Amino acid sequence: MSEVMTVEYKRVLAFGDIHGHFSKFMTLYEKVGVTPEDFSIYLGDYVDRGPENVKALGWIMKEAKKNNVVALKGNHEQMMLDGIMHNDINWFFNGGLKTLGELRVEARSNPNFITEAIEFIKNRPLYHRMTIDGREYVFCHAGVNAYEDHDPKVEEQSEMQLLWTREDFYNHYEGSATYVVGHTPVQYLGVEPPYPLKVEGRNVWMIDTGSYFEDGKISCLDVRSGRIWQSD
Ligand SMILES: [Mn+2]
Repeated sequence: MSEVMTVEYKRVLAFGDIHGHFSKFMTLYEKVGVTPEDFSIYLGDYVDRGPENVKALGWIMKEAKKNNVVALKGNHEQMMLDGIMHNDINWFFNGGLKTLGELRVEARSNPNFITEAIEFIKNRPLYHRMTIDGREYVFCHAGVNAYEDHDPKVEEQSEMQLLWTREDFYNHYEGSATYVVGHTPVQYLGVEPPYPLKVEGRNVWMIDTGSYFEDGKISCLDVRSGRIWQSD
């Protein structure tokens, strides 16, 4: 599990859900102009619902080897793992059939890819905590369950909560650490055009801007400056 750390990077960049929209993602990545002086955190959900799931997954598998990059697990990576390892049908009903088809095609020319992808997913952290400019930040895919305890400890959350929570997090969290999450497209909260949302009165940033929606985007937030970039 990721530990508290202080960073001296120029920017601390959080990237929202890609969901197989790799070309769209590359337009964002180029606009941001990521350099070795930046620290990047990817919030998960690299696959499912888009046209280029294996490309997105292969790209993040390489990128995550850099020591200034953290790639978290999303619920879609967990579903993919459960689908492949245990025939869990949940994945197939949530965009997994397209991803599985792409994996089979990839396996013809790259027979180790599926094994490497499974290893990659198994090793994904569920959250990443950092102290940035004297403030505590927590990055995770979905959030924490804050329904009863409004400032729960991230390390005491279950994998289920960190990967799947929605309104029990963003309608109830009252802690001082700032959370940066993906998972729930801001369109679900009526934000149009889709733009990263700093939840009113809470230390919560929601940066999943619904890549697979017709007018959807992929977004990146520099938590140090508050600057935002979006895909085409
Ligand atoms: Mn998700």
